[in-house]
Amino acid sequence: MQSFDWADPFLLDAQLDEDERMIRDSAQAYAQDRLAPRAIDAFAQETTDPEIFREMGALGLLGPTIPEVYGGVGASYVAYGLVAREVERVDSGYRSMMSVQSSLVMYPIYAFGSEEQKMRYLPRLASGEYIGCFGLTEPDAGSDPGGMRTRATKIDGGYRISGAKTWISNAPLADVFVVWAKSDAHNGAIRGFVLEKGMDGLSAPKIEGKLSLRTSITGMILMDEVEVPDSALLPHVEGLKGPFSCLNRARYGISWGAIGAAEFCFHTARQYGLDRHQFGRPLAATQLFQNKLANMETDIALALQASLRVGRLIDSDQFAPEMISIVKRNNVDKALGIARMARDMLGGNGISGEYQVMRHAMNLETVNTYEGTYDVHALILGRAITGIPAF
Ligand code: TGC
Ligand code: FAD
Repeated sequence: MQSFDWADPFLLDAQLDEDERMIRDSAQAYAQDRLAPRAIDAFAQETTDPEIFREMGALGLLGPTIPEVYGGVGASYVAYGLVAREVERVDSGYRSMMSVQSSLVMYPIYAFGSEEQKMRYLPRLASGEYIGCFGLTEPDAGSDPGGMRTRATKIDGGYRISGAKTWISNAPLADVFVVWAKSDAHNGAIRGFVLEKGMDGLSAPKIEGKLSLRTSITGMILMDEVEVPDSALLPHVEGLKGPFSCLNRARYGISWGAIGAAEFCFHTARQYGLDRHQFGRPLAATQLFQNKLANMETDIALALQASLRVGRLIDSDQFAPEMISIVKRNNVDKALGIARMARDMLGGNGISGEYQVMRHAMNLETVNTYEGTYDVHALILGRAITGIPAF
């Protein structure tokens, strides 16, 4: 019989292959040695260090699933999930920086770009020399991106793009902007365009004062008649399935990442309960405290197995987007509940910046909302279950 390991209850480690363990270990060492010492201050000051992209790039953590010929390392989606888990164990904002670059910028250029676009952008995005962002959401089109107003008008040799995107991760630092617009040359269909910093009419002001995800810079993308050449169009996709295909990958990564944050909160609450004495015994010696830890352990163990299963299905090209809705929705909800519970279990110390569980709880509020809110994923599943769209 196997002895029980509370930190790896279903022996996840044994379900990984050698390459996956190696990438996981490298991400874990980087996150603990280089990101963890910066997170508290960066969150307090609301600062984003662009050097992080270069550091991640040097370790092969940006776009790890992209083939080596384009600068990636050709890793599995399970490996990508493991990276997200290790980075978000430190801070959801750092995972956001990584997952936007990997799934929302590199993936669409890789999957839908021309050979010229792939060679121009992917190696530089993989190394972190270029920072990328993904503009889908608009002030009047969030959960319903089909209602976007951004327009691309055909001009001689290219397109003229006008519109505003909001709540865009990485935008104020970005060199490369993957933007989705309705194109009059394609009967109003949604098309993707790759814009570059410095184009006339393009700006990306920062959104100041977030109370969540403060280590990750967020901004708008303002496009005032930005003229781009024909070569800026992503040639190989049309319609909402373009941006949604990117979201599939990013949402899947989030399902792992959120559980990394939850594990941090669980481990912190456990240690606190062992160390802190009230009524003459450790808090961890009380039944209520143990019940909370048992619930956290269960939610984390089940969530990790579900994400691993979905990752294997993505790697063998057998996944459906609804599978990803299940794990994004469930795992983020469970992680948010665990972070809030850990905050409670630490008493007054739970609100201190030093203990960090409240930072995770504040971050996970955003994670529950972006990439499809908790309720939007319920509606995606509801449609699949009943055949009736109820958006
Ligand atoms: P619907 O009619 O369902 O679909 C339109 C077309 O898209 C196809 N499709 C998908 N393709 C691939 N993967 C998916 N997951 C897909 N879902 C739909 C579909 O087959 C159809 O194709 P076609 O060829 O027939 O035209 O579209 P709808 O307008 O009814 O959409 C409804 C809904 C709720 C599913 C969708 O609008 C939705 O998911 N809303 C949530 C929006 C969202 O997630 N936004 C995220 C913005 S990016 C972001 O938050 C980044 S944060 C990053 C970070 O910092 O980590
Ligand atoms: P709304 O769509 O207005 O929703 C508000 C509420 O109404 C939610 O509770 C929602 O669940 C509910 N609701 C909506 N429709 C229905 C319905 N039919 N039935 C029942 N309830 C409904 N977007 C990008 O494109 N790129 C990015 O990089 C990016 N980064 C982000 C970073 C941060 C920090 C944040 C906060 C957001 C980011 N987003 C990004 C935007 C994010 O994807 C949207 O906020 C999200 O999709 C929700 O849209 P919304 O904020 O407009 O809310």
